[in-house]
Amino acid sequence: MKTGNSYFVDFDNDGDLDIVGNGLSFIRNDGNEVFTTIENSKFSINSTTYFADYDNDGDLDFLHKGDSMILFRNDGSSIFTDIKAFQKQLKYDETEYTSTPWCDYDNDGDLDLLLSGLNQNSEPEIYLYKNAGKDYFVDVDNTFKAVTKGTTEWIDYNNDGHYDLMLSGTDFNGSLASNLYKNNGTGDFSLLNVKFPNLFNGKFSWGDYDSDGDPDLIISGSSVETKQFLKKPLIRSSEMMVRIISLIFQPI
Ligand SMILES: [Ca+2]
Ligand SMILES: [Ca+2]
Ligand SMILES: [Ca+2]
Ligand SMILES: [Ca+2]
Repeated sequence: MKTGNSYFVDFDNDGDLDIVGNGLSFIRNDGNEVFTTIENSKFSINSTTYFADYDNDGDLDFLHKGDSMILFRNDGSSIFTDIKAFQKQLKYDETEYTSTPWCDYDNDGDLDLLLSGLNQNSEPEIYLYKNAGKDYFVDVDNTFKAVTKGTTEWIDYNNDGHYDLMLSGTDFNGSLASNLYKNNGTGDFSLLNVKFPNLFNGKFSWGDYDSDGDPDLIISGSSVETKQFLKKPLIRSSEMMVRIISLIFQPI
């Protein structure tokens, strides 16, 4: 079952926090405890929203993931425009387990999109969409191993100014996979030959714990196989794993 969220964001750039509500609408903070609901019936009850200024006009736009994937462009004056052409560009409209979909992976100054999830045959798929401007996103070929029930995360692990991609989850064959792809800065990525723990429902946390200037990784999740997990939905704490990767994971 999906879960929904509500968010505090300053969508009208007036310095106070407004509300974007799960299954509700945009609620503008007008100050003095006055809130104005802006009608919008397109929100799904169970939804997640990813905010980003994808058109670089200084206000927050957002991707709304509910029953379908909708891109809203913030046009100011509390007007949000459903970019219908965006949905037509998508290969599919159902996506899950994407942690950080927005990232300027090609360093051209605009935010691009990574979407991963299950297709209609319940197979994991992953798509990288390059922001081509004017609300248009181009599907870029990628060599990422698609996973589900895990995490995808952008991180510049080697401090070269290009965002790299970490993927963890269950692959097409039902096997657990954790992979880090180095962004070569030329529009393509290389799979790093680093053996990460393969974890179910893996989560990453990056931080420079040894203060040597590069981010280190804590990866946590369950080591149980998918089949075992499904038979045994409660994970015992002894089966949980947390590892600090820094010892084996050196920048290249
Ligand atoms: Ca505001
Ligand atoms: Ca914007
Ligand atoms: Ca970009
Ligand atoms: Ca990098």
